[in-house]
Amino acid sequence: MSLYAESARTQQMVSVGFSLPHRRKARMTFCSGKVSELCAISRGCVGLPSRGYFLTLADRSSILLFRLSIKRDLNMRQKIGESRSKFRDNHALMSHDSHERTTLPNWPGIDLVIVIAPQMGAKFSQFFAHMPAGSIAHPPLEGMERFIFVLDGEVELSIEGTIHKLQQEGYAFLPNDRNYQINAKIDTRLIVLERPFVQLEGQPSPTLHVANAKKLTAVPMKGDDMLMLKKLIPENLTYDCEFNIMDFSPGASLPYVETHFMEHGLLFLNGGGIYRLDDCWYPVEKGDIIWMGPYCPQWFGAIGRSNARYLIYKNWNRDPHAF
Ligand code: UGY
Ligand code: MN
Repeated sequence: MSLYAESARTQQMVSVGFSLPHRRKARMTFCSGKVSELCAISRGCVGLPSRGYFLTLADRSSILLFRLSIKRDLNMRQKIGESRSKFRDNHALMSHDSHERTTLPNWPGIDLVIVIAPQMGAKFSQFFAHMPAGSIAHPPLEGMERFIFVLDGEVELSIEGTIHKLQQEGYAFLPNDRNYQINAKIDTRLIVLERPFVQLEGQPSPTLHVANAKKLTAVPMKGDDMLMLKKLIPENLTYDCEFNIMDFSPGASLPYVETHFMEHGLLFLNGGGIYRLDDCWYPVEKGDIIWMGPYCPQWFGAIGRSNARYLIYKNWNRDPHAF
């Protein structure tokens, strides 16, 4: 017997009930409510506190349904001292429950969560920026290039005499040593990546690139149409990195365990599955961040009913000795 929760995407409703493995059609719905009302699904417990229902798996064959008096402290609460976040020599997983907010001078009045940084061994930094409406962000330290991607909200990017409007999945590659402003029109969440630019001899500097990932066409990765790829920035030698979105149908996986000198910074945009990093297998979901250091063996398999999709950075187009 297993518990399930389903979401009808259009209505944002969740049904909570149970299914019996030997009679796949024997599903019962106990109660339903908005996604935001769903309290917790774990270890045989389902809660919809605002409706006063609480469901408990008593043993393998019976279910008890309690009507509880509504208590304020039924909200999702971490188990004391537990988190999915892990930090190892050649990789890290950062789950939402361990985010710590900080501030930086070039992001005034803006909460940042720096999830990847040189302090952990990475050669780049990656962070969430929670920009309140009206806040303005400024360029990074000298020599650093920056990539910004709108998770939700809207910003105006003022650069080179032009204002670019970036909405959800809008993004910009901002070459180093440029002057610009990022102005939040409404409350906005960005994911940002910064790294020291590595110029290639004989090549000009890369140009500003602004687009929206929703408008790009995905292509099968290595011939697998269950694994679709969008390349977000131009494929020419002036760029020393790449940013891609990889979209796995349920059941799809990376074709083999990759090992390479290039690093990754990755954000799960949707769905989830199992990520192998080195000799560890991690359950991962939307909102998780992964750092993969050089030669970290890596593999991913998508599990679940919806596609698993991630935004991934990689250093690219430069000799291993150039870093
Ligand atoms: O481009 C990549 O190296 C990518 N396939 N790696 C990954 O998804 N872990
Ligand atoms: Mn890789």
